[in-house]
Amino acid sequence: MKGALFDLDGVIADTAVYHFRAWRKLVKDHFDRELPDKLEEKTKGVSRADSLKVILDYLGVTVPQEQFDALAAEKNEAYRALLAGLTSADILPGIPELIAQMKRHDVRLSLASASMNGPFILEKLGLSDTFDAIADPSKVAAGKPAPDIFLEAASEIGFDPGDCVGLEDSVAGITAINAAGAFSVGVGSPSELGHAKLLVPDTSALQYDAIETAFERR
Ligand code: B16
Ligand code: MG
Repeated sequence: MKGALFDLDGVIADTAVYHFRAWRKLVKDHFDRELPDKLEEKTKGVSRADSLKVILDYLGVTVPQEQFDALAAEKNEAYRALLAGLTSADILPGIPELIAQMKRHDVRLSLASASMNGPFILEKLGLSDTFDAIADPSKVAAGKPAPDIFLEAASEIGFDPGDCVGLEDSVAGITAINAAGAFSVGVGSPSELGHAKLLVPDTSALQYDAIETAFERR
């Protein structure tokens, strides 16, 4: 296990809730409609524009490109406002210990987030210097569930994806890790993430030794 390819929202920090809160506000303000909880999974790990497409599709609304771009920008402003108070205290349980163990074992860390806000969030969490690389989602051709962002994240630290683990909380993300040929570690429930090679219920259950053992047995 030479590298670890980390998803951000929902794995390193619980920012997934802020994403959906910002979408809900946007939809309430512009369309006076509510979004059901079940839509959240469909926007997890999915780019901002693709998330907006999922939401407009649910609403049965089509908008011209200019309004589409304005809606996406407004959602991002609302999201960034929700992130304003983010600190290292918002790093999810078990993640600091896991990262420390990985560092101790010379595992290189690379961020494989779909979020354009990745560098900003790592900075707020005090983790910028902890990561060896951040894959730029604007540079990859296709978003999750395509493997591209994980291939890029592995390449940024100079390793074959087969020598890396990928950590994810989304259906699209686990599919992307498997397609990239890395070893998928899911954080969530078997009903959604049954395709993960190793699954834990939440980040506090992420143990370096268990991941290493499962990786060696793959
Ligand atoms: P942004 P991840 C993803 O991050 C989120 O899960 C997804 O809900 C969001 O739409 C996407 O980032 C884009 O984020 O609007 O900040 O560029 O889970 O891949 O770390
Ligand atoms: Mg995520």
